[in-house]
Amino acid sequence: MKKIYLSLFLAFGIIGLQAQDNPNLGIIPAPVSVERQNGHFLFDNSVVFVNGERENDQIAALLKEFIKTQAEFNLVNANTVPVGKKAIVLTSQGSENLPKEGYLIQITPKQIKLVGKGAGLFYATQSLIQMLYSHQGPTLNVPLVNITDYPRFAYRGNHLDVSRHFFPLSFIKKYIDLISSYKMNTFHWHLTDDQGWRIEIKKYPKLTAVGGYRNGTIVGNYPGTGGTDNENYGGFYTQAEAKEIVEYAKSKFVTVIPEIEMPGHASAAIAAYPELSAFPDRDTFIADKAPWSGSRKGKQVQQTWGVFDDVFVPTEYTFNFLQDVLDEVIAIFPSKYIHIGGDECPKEYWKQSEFCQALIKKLNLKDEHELQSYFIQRIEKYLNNKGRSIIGWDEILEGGLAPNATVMSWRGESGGIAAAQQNHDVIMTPASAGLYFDHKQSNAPDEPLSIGGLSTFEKVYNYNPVPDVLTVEQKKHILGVQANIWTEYIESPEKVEYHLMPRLMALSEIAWSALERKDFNDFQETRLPIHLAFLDKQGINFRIPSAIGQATNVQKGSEFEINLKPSINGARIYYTLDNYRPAETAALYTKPFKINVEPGKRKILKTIVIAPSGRRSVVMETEYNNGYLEAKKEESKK
Ligand code: TNX
Repeated sequence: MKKIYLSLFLAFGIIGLQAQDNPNLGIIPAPVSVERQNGHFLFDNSVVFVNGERENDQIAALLKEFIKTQAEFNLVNANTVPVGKKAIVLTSQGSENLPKEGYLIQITPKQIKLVGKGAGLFYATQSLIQMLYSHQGPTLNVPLVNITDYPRFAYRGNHLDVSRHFFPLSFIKKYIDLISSYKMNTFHWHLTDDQGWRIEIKKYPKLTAVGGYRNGTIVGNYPGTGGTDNENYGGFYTQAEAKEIVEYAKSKFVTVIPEIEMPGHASAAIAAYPELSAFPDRDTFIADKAPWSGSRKGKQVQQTWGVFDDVFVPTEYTFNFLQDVLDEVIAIFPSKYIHIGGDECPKEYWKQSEFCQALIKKLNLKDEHELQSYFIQRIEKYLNNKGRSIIGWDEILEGGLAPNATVMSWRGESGGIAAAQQNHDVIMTPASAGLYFDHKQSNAPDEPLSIGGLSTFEKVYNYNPVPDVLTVEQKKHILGVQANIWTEYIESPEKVEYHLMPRLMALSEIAWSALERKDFNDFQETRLPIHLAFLDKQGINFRIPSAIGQATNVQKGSEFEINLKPSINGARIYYTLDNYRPAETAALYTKPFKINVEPGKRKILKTIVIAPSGRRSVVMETEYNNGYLEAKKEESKK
């Protein structure tokens, strides 16, 4: 008997502790309002699963499956709540006055009620699932609570470049699973670029047969010294597969926006149909610029990264081609928006082309920038007539914006600000604020090959997509925020996962949570460690953050207090002070300690975090310096 009391006490002790320490109940992104009451809903085999609305069957199945696999309760279904029984209830009734995509969670000792319509109900189940995997104590439980929640932004996007590297359909679905579980609602699918055309177009089969494959890929970092690997590389999605993705995404309340790049980043299409170039007879590889290309003549799919001069020429042939392509794209993707690229289009070939120069004169344009603007406006008109709207990268501002275009601001915020000031809608995705998830996540030498830059999840978290300089009216044009994963240096699904997380979690909180609900400490120290422990169990290859509390810059002084926390629940931190690389053989961090450094000396703390699965973080170093450099200088003078 005593034992039972003791374990009950312990169980409630743990639960009680969780109550104060986890004000957002483990939910990422943080909800609008969380009102706790004392006590818990405890799961047992008598709990009935009630879903009276057939349109919610898919959502209900997801939640039920989670409870079955995670808690091993296979709950009994019912259409109404049986008298006196504990129940989980899913319903759209009561959601009428909620903002779009909003939901309620009401938990009493007898009932977990999820209220929402469509996306709202889906997000309610995501929040409940997160509460369940944050639970502590011997039996599955959730605290008694009233949650009201809805998003800050309507557009919450994740982009993936499948041109530089190609990813299988199964991974695209996994990507959609991951982003939607963090309440992201848009998947921007970057389908075409210089290094590969990835979507089947029936009228132009060479786009994928020729444009879908390249004869090699640059080795190492651009421009590199190793040449290319000479291996045929490529792949594409059939229209049936793309439709499968659209349907799959829809079931997770994610809209797929396809991107067809124009007029730049067009080498793959030009390799397939050289007439799309101003100079169809010019070789793609020029010997002195691409010595590794050997004797390959004619138009080629690019094998290195960067920006290329050979772009679409604005002839009637090209416009007809693009309109045909867009007709097929529209038939696959029901999204309101079609992304038409518009970025990084060098004007060199247009300058050299007699046709382009004559067209500039004929249309009374000032220069090649206005020619690009003419290009985009024609495409916009075509798509508007089909009931669609365009999104373009911020270069579409140059030479004048197309009348109804939405601008994706990537070169900082200035493009977005200028567009909003012209009353155009804007999606913020500035590389400088950390939203380029192809950038590296720390300066540690262990980080894998990447394009460079530095985007920590803290930097992402601290970004606010609404610039202060805008007026109240202009601010309404900021539709939302997106992060991009360009894949020049990301060749596998595992590496995409590494680049995506944990930055995805930070992104979701800036996309969804009200500004006043953001709290980096609670995010980093309480919720993230729970989520990462869960993902660790699922075998997801997220980046393991270094120990919480470790400085990343040089610390000066003679005495330092080292106070660390693992970044993942259940993880261990090992450290060295002897310059060796830490592993399980090093000292296990168990409690705060002091480092003393004698005058003229320095010490290097090296840590590693090892997750419960055995996966490990990069080695993170901190230098504790007490006049070391100065002493060295003195010494060398002697
Ligand atoms: C710029 S962002 C690009 C991409 C590259 C990326 C690498 C944008 C519209 N264009 O083509 O992949 O930088 O970070």
